[in-house]
Amino acid sequence: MPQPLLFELSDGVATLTLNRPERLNALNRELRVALRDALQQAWDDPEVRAVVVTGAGRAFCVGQDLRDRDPDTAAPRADAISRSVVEEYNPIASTLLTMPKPVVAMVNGPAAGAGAAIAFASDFRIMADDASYTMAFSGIGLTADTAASWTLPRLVGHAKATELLMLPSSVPAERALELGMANRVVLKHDLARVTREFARELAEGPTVALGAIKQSMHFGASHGVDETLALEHELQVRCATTQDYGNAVVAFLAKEQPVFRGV
Ligand code: T3D
Repeated sequence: MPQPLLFELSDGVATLTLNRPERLNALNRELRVALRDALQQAWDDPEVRAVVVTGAGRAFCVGQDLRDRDPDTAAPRADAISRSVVEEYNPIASTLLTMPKPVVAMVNGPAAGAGAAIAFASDFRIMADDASYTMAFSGIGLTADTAASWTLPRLVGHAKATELLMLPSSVPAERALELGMANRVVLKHDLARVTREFARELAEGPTVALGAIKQSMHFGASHGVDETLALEHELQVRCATTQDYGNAVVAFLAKEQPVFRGV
């Protein structure tokens, strides 16, 4: 049996590859659990200083595997969805949004429903020129999950997010770039190399500071300025204790490039 998810660690970058290419990486329970647990593993492992999430084959991820859902009976259907949201989709989104390490979605092909939401909950999105997003939820009579109703308005604004969620259509990569749903669009041929270089640059950065930036931005998205200033203060004091800060100031004054070790 092939592994539903591949986990590779190299140069401080953990690459998580959704590995059901014959099903366009549709999320069955096995894959949802594997992704949830792998994200936690990446969070916990001090060797991991940046994370890449991508899909094997021609798709990034087409969301929930609809072949896994019984369309005939309402109550068991709702039970199954309730369980997968609480036990898998919510922890996946929450971990992507709050782990104190940068996450890059390498969007190598179609990303739909929860698959698109996984990309939106990442810190960066690098798309192949032939990749696309489809906010497929309402197309099958569901509402947004995996935090898409929180992340998408922050990427594209409330009005556009409402349109994309209520009238789902395919958003090609170039349009996604214009809308703010992608940081870079690159030729498919270059996608792996560009993403590797991008993620490696993050992994060679001041990991504690990058985690703090992520934490205060996430906090600031739903708190007032005074509370955010208090958290920034706390996190700045924490950064001030790191070797990375001390060494970088010495390097700056010596007109040298700093080397960050993530501690
Ligand atoms: O249930 C819960 O726990 C609730 C949580 C929900 C979270 C969600 O993610 S809801 C949204 C689920 N996803 C979708 O509704 C997406 C449906 N797929 C599409 O809209 C299109 O397939 C794509 C735009 C993603 C890609 O289009 P394209 O033209 O590249 O491929 P295709 O020809 O449509 O699909 C190829 C095959 O994949 C096809 O099967 P076949 O005909 O070759 O046997 C298609 O049925 C299958 N496929 C695509 N998406 C899914 C899927 N099979 C199962 N589940 C899918 N999500």
